[in-house]
Amino acid sequence: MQSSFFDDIPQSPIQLAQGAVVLPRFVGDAMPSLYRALKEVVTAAPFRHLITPGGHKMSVGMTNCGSAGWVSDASGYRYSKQDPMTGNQWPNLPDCFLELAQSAAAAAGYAQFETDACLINQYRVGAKLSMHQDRDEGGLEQPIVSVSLGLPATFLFGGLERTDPTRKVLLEHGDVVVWGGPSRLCFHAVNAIQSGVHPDLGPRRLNLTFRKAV
Ligand code: MD3
Ligand code: FE
Repeated sequence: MQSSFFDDIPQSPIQLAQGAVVLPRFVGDAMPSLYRALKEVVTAAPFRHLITPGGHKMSVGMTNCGSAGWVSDASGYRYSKQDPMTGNQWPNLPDCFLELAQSAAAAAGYAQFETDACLINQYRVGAKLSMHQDRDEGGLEQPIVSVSLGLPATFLFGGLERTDPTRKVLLEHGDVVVWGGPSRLCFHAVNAIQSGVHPDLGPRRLNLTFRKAV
């Protein structure tokens, strides 16, 4: 994937559905501070491949920051105040993460965004996320803010039933998506990441999702 000079200029919001807005290249000049904070978080709480309740190892590597983090094991999916790998609290939500998430939510029409959990997904080439809803959060009245970094992904955005038709959305480096209201419980998936090398992040995609877990 060839990068070019104009790739990081924010563009106008695109409404995907009721309550769901794509903010192309919204990260903009906040990128360097985001990288620095990300490095600190993943040093304290490294990516790991969680096991689903069905016994499958997820292809996406995951970690969290904030006062709660999303975890999965044989007993189910839930939010936990501790990193199960260390028993420690998750790293604090960096200020620059919170500022980015709140300004994106505001740009998408959600003025008072509250978040206490940031799930960080790492996709190597071939990793994918199958069709699911995000409904483990206590704060379903709050939207989710998603930040995509590194290699592009084809995102599938469906409806309120697993079998509803889906729309394909290409999510690229620096794109932010906010979805709430009538779209908050829509099914969605991420297709397997195609091989490539991002100039800053190498052969991977990262996705940060900000949620109100508790
Ligand atoms: C849902 N992450 O961690 S967020 C997840 O790219 C997760 O890693 C994905 O799904 C990822 O639970 C996708 C992006 C997203 C964008 C638009 C949506 C999810 C959406 C619109 C409606 C519903
Ligand atoms: Fe999801």
